[in-house]
Amino acid sequence: MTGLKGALIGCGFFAINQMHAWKDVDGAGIVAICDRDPERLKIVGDQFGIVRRYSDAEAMFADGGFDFVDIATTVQSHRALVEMAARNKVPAICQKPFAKTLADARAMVEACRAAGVALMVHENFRWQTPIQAVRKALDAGAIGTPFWGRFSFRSGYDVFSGQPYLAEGERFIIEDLGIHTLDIARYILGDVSGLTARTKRVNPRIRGEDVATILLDHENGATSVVDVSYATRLPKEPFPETLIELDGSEGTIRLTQGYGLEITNGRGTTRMDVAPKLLSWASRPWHNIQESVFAIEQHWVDQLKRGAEHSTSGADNLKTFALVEAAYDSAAQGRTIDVRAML
Ligand code: NAD
Ligand code: 89Y
Repeated sequence: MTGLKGALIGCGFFAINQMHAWKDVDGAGIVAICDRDPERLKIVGDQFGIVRRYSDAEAMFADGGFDFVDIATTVQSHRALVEMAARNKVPAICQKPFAKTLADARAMVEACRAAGVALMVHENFRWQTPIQAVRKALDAGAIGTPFWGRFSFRSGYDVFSGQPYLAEGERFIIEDLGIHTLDIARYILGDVSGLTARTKRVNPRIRGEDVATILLDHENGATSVVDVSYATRLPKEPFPETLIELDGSEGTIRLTQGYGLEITNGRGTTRMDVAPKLLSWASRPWHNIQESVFAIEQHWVDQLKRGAEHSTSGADNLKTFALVEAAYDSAAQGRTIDVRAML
């Protein structure tokens, strides 16, 4: 294999997408995998032809022979594994949610900074083709200065069959899915100074909240609403689409269900299809997410080679993670949270 050699920790449900995408990435490939569950290790090792297999991450780092690590475990192990990578001076990608608390996330960023290694959070939703298309239209000045936005993810899709742990945690939709929507809001309208949130649990079979409505005050003066739900039955299931509405000084942008992009301004209205590609290994409806996994992995390699900062670096993701914590605090206390004071 030529290019950068990677090691992946956590061979579960989502790692299959990450492994497929690594095969397509230009300039890197996975040479070792680790999972404490022997069955998962065998399934992924056999499917992707990986010979070096470990049940213990310390043992894998001790053997070395890789240039970066891709941490695809659930949140409980993220801090320990990122700090292990830092101790071993190995650049790391860490899945979302980055950490259990903002304090942990800060410690992880500091550990990698002190070790001089790159750290990127696998916050892939901003890399989705339709989200990139919205960003591009804004950058081209299509609607002037945006002053209002809505970032909406409302679904009745059964995410619990593939990811049963999502039904068990005290926290659910903001930490799991809203984290992406909040990151998209930051990516499109900029950093946030204040946040107000309300949450609900509708599905009686899960522990955490499955509905959240969040009002964001952006530092540039724009206001947006992030609304997420896994308790919404619609005539046509939109999973996993994020719908966007943006109003600007010179026009409007609408990202509509079915991956349509509508831009209205002084020149009239244009409509475009911004559907993601169906990669050879992808399947509907996940293909939107799957394509963004490839995009973020390619970005990791390209920036690592250039020695440049990643779009969703650990430091950048602290600002998204703070919004998650602020949303839970706001919903619990019924008040607006000063996000700047948290950072
Ligand atoms: P999973 O439970 O199916 O897989 C996790 C795997 O990690 C398991 O096989 C487990 O045995 C292994 N593991 C846990 N701790 C370990 C350790 N210390 N050492 C070695 N192996 C360990 O979980 P999943 O559904 O694949 O989710 C993994 C992460 O991916 C979660 O944080 C989830 O939020 C995230 N995720 C992200 C997206 C996205 O679009 N970015 C989509 C789905 C899931
Ligand atoms: O875990 C979640 C994610 O990150 O994207 C969708 C998901 O798989 C279920 O909400």
